[in-house]
Amino acid sequence: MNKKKHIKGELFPKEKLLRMYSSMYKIRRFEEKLHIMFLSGEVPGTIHQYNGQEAVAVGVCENLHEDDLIISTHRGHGHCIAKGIPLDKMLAEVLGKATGCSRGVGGTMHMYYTEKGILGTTGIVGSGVPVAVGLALGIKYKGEKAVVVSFFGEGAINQGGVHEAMNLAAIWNLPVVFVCENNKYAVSTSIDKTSCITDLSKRAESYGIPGVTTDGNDVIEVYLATKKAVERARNDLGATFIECKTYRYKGHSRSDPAIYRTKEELNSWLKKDPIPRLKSYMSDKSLVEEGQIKDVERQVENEISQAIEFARKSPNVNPEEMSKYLFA
Ligand SMILES: Cc1ncc(C[n+]2csc(CCOP(=O)(O)OP(=O)(O)O)c2C)c(N)n1
Repeated sequence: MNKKKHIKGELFPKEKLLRMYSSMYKIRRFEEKLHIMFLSGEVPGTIHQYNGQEAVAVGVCENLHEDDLIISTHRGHGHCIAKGIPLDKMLAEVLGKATGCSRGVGGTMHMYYTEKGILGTTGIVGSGVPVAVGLALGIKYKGEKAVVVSFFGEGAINQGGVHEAMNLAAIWNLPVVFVCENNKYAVSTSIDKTSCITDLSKRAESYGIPGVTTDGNDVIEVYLATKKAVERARNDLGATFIECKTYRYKGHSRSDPAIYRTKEELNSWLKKDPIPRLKSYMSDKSLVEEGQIKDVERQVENEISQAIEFARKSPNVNPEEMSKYLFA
């Protein structure tokens, strides 16, 4: 039987579907394990978890080459995993270990891994967007073919610097894809209170670039929208704005019980969970066998266990290290 199928006009071989499943499953399981480590006091500071939004990171990054660049946010574990950061170096960073991807001095909100084009998670809302545009300008100036993806939450959408950067990307025709993850809440503030339009991609029209709103819990839809945007950017046709409507299952950070939203709302999103959705898509259509999915899950569990062992055994960062990277 030919296991290759056309979905929405696009060819999705089994390997690609399994790779995307593996990546989404890895993000989810990483976040679940990290949550337990947080509760047991192993994680310094706080963490912003990505559970529920996996289809965005994976659908976008599946389109990227190793030398394409991403700029992430405070909720960046999923982006980094999808772009290929080694799990052990990432977990070590989150735990403040010297073996971490930022030598343990950055933590969850300052994770860099240039070998895979990961140019930082950041705690300043919206700050990644102008940086992404600057990187895209550099790429264009040097005549390179790489593309930059700027991930940001809908909470960043009204920042002045975000508008200025998007406008510059449009007028300079830069190879950048703006990915707005609309999970409805900026901490406790609903997007309904900060924007009169429901589809934020409409804002793209005001810059003169294409804008599209996608079901951010459908990895295939996100993949296809990003494919178009990345092709445009790589062919010197300029920027695109993609809005992905999605939901975070956990509170904003570990101190947030999320009492500003109802159980019914959370439950309605749990029914649209991107991971079982892709899993049943693959098995219902007999694109992959149940055993292959189990194998993938087993490999992921092993990788996470090894990462935990590595991070736990690694030495804590020496506090003196930190001042080396501070500029005044
Ligand atoms: C410039 C700035 N203002 C305020 C904050 C405090 N803050 C941290 S995260 C956050 C909400 C961000 O929401 P969103 O961009 O939608 O991302 P999400 O947390 O939903 O992933 C705020 C207001 C900040 N870090 N930076």
